[in-house]
Amino acid sequence: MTSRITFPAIALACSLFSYTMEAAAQVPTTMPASLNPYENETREQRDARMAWFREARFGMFIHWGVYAVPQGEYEGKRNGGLGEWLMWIAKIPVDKYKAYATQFTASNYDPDAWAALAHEAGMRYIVITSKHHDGFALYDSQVSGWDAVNASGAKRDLIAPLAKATRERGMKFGLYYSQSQDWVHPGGGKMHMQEGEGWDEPHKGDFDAYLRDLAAPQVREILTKYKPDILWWDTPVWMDKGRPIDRERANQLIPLINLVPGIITNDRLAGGYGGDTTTPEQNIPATGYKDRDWEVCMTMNDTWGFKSYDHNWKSSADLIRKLCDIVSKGGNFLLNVGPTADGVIPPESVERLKDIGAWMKVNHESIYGTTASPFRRLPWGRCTRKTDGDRTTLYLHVFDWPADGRLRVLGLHSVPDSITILAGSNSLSAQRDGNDLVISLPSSAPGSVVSVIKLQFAGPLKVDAVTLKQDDQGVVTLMPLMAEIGSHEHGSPVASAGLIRGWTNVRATVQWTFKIDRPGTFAVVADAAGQATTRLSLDLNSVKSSLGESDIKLSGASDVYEPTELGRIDIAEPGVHTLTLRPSREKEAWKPIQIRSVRVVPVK
Ligand code: H79
Repeated sequence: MTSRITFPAIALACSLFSYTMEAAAQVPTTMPASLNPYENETREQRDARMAWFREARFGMFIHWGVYAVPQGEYEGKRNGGLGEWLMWIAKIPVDKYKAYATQFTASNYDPDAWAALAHEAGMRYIVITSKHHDGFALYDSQVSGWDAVNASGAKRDLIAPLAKATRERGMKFGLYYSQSQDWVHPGGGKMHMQEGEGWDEPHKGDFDAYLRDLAAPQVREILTKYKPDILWWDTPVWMDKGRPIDRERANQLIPLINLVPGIITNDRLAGGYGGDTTTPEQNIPATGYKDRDWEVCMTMNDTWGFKSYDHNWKSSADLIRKLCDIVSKGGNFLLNVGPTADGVIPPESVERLKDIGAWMKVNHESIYGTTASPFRRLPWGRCTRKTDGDRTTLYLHVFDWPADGRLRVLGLHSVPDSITILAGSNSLSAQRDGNDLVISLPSSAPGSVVSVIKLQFAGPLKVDAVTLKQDDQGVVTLMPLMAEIGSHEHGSPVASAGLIRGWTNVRATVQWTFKIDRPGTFAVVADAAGQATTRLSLDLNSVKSSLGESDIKLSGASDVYEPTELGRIDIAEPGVHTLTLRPSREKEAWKPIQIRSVRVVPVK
């Protein structure tokens, strides 16, 4: 299963509320006029509140709960999909699911070791599930007996010692809370079901009563007990009464965040609340989000909660590059581990975290406190930056070490005062070449995965953010490595030095950004191969083409390349434009296309 859940940040313009007396009773005495304490904060206040999060860049997500007992298997059947979704997927009755809890022992739980592992990996915060969709609380809840202390073999609060160990290491501590979905308590939300319904008799109940009598009091408990630095909402099914900006239900919970001054919340409370962070899930966006803090959450294999038989692990190298990719776009990386029922983080996860930690030990200054790359795209890797007044530092994350030892930084006009490799002590030299800076590198990379080159500039930085331009004939050539791949789901295309291939997923897009100084009508011609006729659309500047989708007859063989016209685009204005190749919405109409290059050619 792959899904991306993002909820638009809708600006909250007015502060008129229709909260009920019940809601008012929940409001702390220090409640300001607005239910959301941060609705009207100034940019300076916001910068101060978000400062630690922007500095941190890398955190650990922990999904731990009763689902770790069945490990993705019910009545002898191994269910596909997410381990923590087993109860929903297999439609397990409430009493049968509750019976697993005795085996949730936490007998080998070592919160200190967990915090140490996160710290060693270079992570600066931890977010753990205080309650996931199965309604099970990892702490001692007075609101429900379905918790670690009263219902499970663990018989103790599992949150408090982790909060302590995390903070002792100087890391921040956050809590995930499934405010809406709850598959155990009456009235709790159920994905893809009618409000108030479920698959078992105990599910039936009123959602508003559930929010008022269970979710809100539990949120109050966790905020009061642990003062988390982050409150991580999830899956707001039934929160909006079918309307994305209905606030009545969200307002049952929003005032509670006043209990922890400075807390950071995400965008998953309900449709009308942007919170502080945008949260792409299992997916790295092609570019960052303008004026928004954001955080990619991702699994190392294909499940959040422990599953014994999920062995589809991402490599350490892949995870390190994903970290660089996200940070180069201005985001944070929240990387998940799913411990077993006795409290052991899988060895595969530990191994990867140690690899990342070894890389971070050498290269952390290119991650912590950095901001997004000034370049829209670099063909050999990524870039992050630090700015201190007029002085700038750029960190070049080199994924593909150049065979000829010449690293071309397209569109970098400023010449650095100093060039070093974080993994070494030698200074490097560079020469200007046209619009570019060319750095002379040692013949082999000092690091095996990503080597980081540090450039320091005394004066202001001058760069062309967009380096693809029209040539003398007015043609723009779009190379595979300059493409931005939208989506990292399974079946998304892979761009290598010479080729875009492996594009089977219809949700994945391929996009280029380029500069046009001579507007007009252009033919988009791909040097392409493919066995059959495929169907796609060309979107200009993220606007769906007025021509819609069109059928493209490919060469007939996956290794025979031919110039293939994909369509025409009208560019009326000079400036920066974005062209997106988007597969047909009709799955059957899409056939993989391999692309060596795309030329945007003026039509006379
Ligand atoms: O907590 C983790 C996930 O359990 C939760 N968010 C992260 C942080 C989450 N991921 N995806 N979703 C919630 C949305 C659910 C998607 C579904 Fe399905 C697709 C529900 C039904 C179809 C996957 C496949 C789960 C059940 C079947």
